[in-house]
Amino acid sequence: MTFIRIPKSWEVSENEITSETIYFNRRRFLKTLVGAGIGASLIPLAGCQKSSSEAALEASLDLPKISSFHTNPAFAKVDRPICDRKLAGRYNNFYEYGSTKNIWLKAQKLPTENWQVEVTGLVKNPRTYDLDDLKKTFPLEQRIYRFRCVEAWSMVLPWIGFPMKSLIEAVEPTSAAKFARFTSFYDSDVTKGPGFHLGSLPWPYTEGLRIEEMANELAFFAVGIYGRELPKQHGAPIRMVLPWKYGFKGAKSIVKIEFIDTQPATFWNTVVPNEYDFEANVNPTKPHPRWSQATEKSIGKGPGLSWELKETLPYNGYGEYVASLYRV
Ligand SMILES: Nc1nc2c(c(=O)[nH]1)N[C@H]1C(S)=C(S)[C@@H](COP(=O)(O)O)O[C@H]1N2
Ligand SMILES: [Mo]
Repeated sequence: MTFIRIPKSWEVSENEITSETIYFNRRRFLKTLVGAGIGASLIPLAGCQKSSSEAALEASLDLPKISSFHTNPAFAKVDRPICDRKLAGRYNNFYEYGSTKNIWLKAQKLPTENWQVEVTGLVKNPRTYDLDDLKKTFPLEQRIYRFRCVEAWSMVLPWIGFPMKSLIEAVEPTSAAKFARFTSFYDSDVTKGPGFHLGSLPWPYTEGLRIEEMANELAFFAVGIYGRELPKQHGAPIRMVLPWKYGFKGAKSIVKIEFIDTQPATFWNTVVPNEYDFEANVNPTKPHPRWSQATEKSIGKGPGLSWELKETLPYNGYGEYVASLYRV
């Protein structure tokens, strides 16, 4: 077992925190095994070598089907294959549960019963929704979106959920509301264990958007994926999906949404501000301080961890929807 030093302050050393770190080192390691290339081979992830963990993985994904949703024709297809369901379900980032290869398993501790989402702040109709309320109030649709992590890997994922703008219409932010802050579930009793449960990090995980960004057609809350309810490792029971931004903007397991008048502090931007900016739009011409963003590893044609190198597109290919939000 690896010893993880608990940092004394927010000044966490580079190898511990930066770059979504230790977790990604595993990917680099696998990459050297696989070599550069397309569909190279079926290398099992370490956490999945035994059939017992394979069964546990299947159990974590084998959730009730969502019966009533339509496929939004504008987002019915992407020019890359949809990621294999099991690969997406074991290739996650969810730092509340650690930074190791088996976050998907550790995240099964997340308690999703009686979930509530509090929508509050500068709105005319503040409201606390339970999950049934959300599903009844907002018609569900499927959207197949590209997903681009800041670490230069990408997947195509079939989400089920509803547009954020529907929630905006329901709660009616006042004219004073300029930003929204999104807060993930956090309970140190649940998440405790090795990994990124480091008391000095600014938990809970939070993210933020400008109201105009949130009102954009693309901004989405997912309550499902692959036709079923959202697995815990993907941020059950409700998470943000912002396909034109890097993956870290899409906070998981949302418990609170606040409409506010100033730009909120966010998790990664607080921890490593020079590496993770607030806006975090996918931009091939703006390198991360430690690596290029010009290309990405498009993951997931089959169940094995194989990838194809692709050029990264501005706004992750969604410029027609969002570029106007950023024109000066
Ligand atoms: N609460 C919370 N949300 C989170 C994260 C996290 O660690 N905690 N990681 C982010 C990052 S870096 C990525 S790439 C995506 C990963 O989503 P996935 O595991 O469903 O693919 O979740 C984002 N949302
Ligand atoms: Mo990420």
